[in-house]
Amino acid sequence: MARHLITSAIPYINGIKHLGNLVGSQLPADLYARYLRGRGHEVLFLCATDEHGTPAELAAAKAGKPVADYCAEMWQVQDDLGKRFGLSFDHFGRSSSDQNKRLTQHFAKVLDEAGLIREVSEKQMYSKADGRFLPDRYIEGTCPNCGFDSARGDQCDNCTKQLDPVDLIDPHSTISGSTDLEMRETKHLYLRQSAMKDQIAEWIDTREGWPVLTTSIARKWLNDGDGLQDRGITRDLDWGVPVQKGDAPWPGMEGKVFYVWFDAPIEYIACAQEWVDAGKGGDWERWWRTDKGAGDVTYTQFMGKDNVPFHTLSFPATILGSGEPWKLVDYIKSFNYLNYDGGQFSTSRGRGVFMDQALEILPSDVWRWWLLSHAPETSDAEFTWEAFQQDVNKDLADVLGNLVSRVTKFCRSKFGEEVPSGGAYGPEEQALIDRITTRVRTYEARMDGIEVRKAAAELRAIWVEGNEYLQHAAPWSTFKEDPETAAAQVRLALNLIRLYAVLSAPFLPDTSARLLAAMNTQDAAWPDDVPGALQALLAGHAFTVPDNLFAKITDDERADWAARFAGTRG
Ligand code: B3M
Ligand code: ZN
Repeated sequence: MARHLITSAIPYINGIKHLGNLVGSQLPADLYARYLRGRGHEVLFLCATDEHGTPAELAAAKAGKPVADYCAEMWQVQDDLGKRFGLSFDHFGRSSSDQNKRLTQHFAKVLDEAGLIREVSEKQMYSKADGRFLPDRYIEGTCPNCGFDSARGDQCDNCTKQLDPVDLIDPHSTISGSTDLEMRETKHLYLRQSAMKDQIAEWIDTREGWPVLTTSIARKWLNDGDGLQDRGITRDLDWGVPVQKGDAPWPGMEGKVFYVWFDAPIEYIACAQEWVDAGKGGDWERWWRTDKGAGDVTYTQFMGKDNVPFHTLSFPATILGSGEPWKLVDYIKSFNYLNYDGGQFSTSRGRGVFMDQALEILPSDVWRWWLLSHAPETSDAEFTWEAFQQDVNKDLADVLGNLVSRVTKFCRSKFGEEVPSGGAYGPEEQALIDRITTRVRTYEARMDGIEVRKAAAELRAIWVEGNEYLQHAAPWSTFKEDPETAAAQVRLALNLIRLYAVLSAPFLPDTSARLLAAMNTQDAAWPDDVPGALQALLAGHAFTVPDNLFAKITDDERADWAARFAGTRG
């Protein structure tokens, strides 16, 4: 049994996440966490809301609420939606927690003691119309790197380059739209990332087997132009972690807060403290401190590609620069974008399907299956209603649902609601067991390698094997001449249902639970021994016929939904 720490990028608090966000971090992280738990490993799976910075302030202002109240409400909404999507976090924390505040101030102090922070008097964009500085999302303009016309002050969404507000071409305030901006003097703290360039480059270069998407983005920003640059880690904002050196004030920095991207990754650690303080765990240090037992932890992070620079460069700079024995990430799994029907999902424009809306129309497992089986791993992927209807009807209704329904109903009508006795597995059954054994080993390899689409394809193939076997063995025909053989065929098929429940649980947790309940068993042990697992349900074991697992999406429904989600959310 190994120990796995898993974190998903922590979603901004500013509104309900869309399905593109979900498939880019939380959902695949959950898949992996469930899989590892299913294999008997010890897992700590953490996520939280990212509550500071301009996204929170802007959204609260739009909602007409004090930012703290807005965050508390939205945390509840996101927590609830996460649960309804089956996201099995051990703790869903908040970056505005006291734990994170203290830890962020602690990191600032030790980085300063290590000589890695410099105070800079600089000119920042000030809006006369708004009467304030315009950090990050308070300012937009054209990206100097790629020409994208709505790049934000801190990052270009199009090319992922980290930016400073002063880099933007033709900038304007996102509060008032004003272009009457001037440079005004202000003082800020900079993390001397440039001093750590070689150390970070070496760390990146020695990561083995990391996804190309992750290392290519890291190398691009590491080697591009002037390379790894010093980064402002404070802002002229009201909402955030107050700038302090640990418990002590930081002279000259009164009234300023840390930059959201400085404190957000630190929340991965603080979240483990929150988990303990909530009474759910006993010891967070054995997950996070290599001097306190975290040496044998494997730490995997999940995120969208736009977050990669912060996790491969900035956060490691914080951790390494501290000189303290914090656990560094072992593997970064990153994702491209999922697009929506010929364009982009967009939170600010309300374009696409959002988590709450998705659950209004279909159960979470249906979404989980489609999203994960189309995870944008090697390139951007696209959601279309046609593909969605076609794929889920085929995979879930025609293959998995159909197998379960046929087998259980046929057994009930001919043998009653118990696993039939008599007959024995013959060569055809043995051949099926061999094929499934091979596929289960491949499925495990895909899951171990976090190759999400390939894992889904293998699981689908395992379902298909069962369907094809049943089609060919046709116990409903066999039964007429040879009820003993039909009994053995049905016994195997009922055991396949239990096996499928176990294998499918990471993708389809609710369906898996329903199948295990119908098979009247709590035996969800991973099939290390596939032939053995296919004999777990013995003759005479009672079961029930489950209700139809998956309703097919009709053409009318598809057309309705396509129309309903064609515009922007109101
Ligand atoms: N909140 C961006 C995002 O939601 C940001 C991730 C923080 S991870 C420490 O995509
Ligand atoms: Zn750009």
